[in-house]
Amino acid sequence: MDFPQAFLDVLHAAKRVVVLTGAGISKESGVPTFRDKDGLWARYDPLELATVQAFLDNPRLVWEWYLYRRNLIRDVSPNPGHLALVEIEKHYDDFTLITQNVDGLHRRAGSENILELHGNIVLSKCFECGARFDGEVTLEGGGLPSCHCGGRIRPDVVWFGETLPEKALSGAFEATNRAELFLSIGTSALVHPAASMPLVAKQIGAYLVEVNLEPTPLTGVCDFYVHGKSGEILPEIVKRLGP
Ligand code: BJW
Ligand code: ZN
Repeated sequence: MDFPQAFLDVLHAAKRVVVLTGAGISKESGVPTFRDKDGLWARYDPLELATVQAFLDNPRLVWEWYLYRRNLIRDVSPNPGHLALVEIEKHYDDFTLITQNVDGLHRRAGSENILELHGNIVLSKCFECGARFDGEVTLEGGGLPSCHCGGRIRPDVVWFGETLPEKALSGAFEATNRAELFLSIGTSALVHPAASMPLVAKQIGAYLVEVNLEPTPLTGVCDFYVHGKSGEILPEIVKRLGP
């Protein structure tokens, strides 16, 4: 695989590196993405279910979708793309992995400095009082999970129109604002504020790399676009980094 010399130079010289990941990095683990139509989501339109309104209108349907995904994620494993990021992290003292994914696969792979922008699918919280729960949720018996305060329990993820977790968001922008190398991997770069992070990095002078199977709004802006699967490209980058 050919990499431009400018990229290899930054890869070796950079001290501050940020990686932003999206659903594409987990695709090779068997987790479907949001915007690719691959049949697995045929029963649901994921983007219509990831809203507060959908939960208010039909909490059972939304819970069914999340429990289906929780089960799916439990049975999959990190892929070579996740594992390569663990190796890349070891090369830099200042490395931040910002993920939009809720599947927890980066942590399971062994990445350490992770900021989860959109929450974590295995956690739940009360819609009313915000109390958090990490236990199993079941829809058996026909009821819906509820909190001791009487409020409805929902998945602890960020839906459209909701604010992102404060600490993860501020940490992500702080890291972005000091990045020398920024990699955007497997994201359609459509959902804000995550989508603005590569642009901020580029604006402050970072070298911007995109790894994706398809062009995105970022492709024309980045310094280096690598077309391909993250599970194949990222291990190649690790090889170039050397021991
Ligand atoms: C591969 C591959 C392989 C496949 N290798 N690649 C500024 C401008 C315009 C709008 C807004 C704005 N600021 C805020 C908004 C509103 C909104 C927004 O962004 N809307 C746009 C869609 C227009 N944002 C929000 O509401 C956010 N909240 C917020 O900003 O609060 C303040 C505020 C509110 C209201 C107004 C203004 C300010 C919250 C966003 C929450 C997103 N939530 C979801 C669901 C999470 C829970 C769950 O998992 O169920 O997050 S939606 C969904 O999209 C999910 C993802 O994290 C997110 C991004 O998707 P991602 O990861 O990019 O996946 P895909 O499927 O889109 O792309 C996969 C890519 O992988 C593709 O490109 C493939 O080609 C590629 N690929 N296989 C490499 N092997
Ligand atoms: Zn409650």
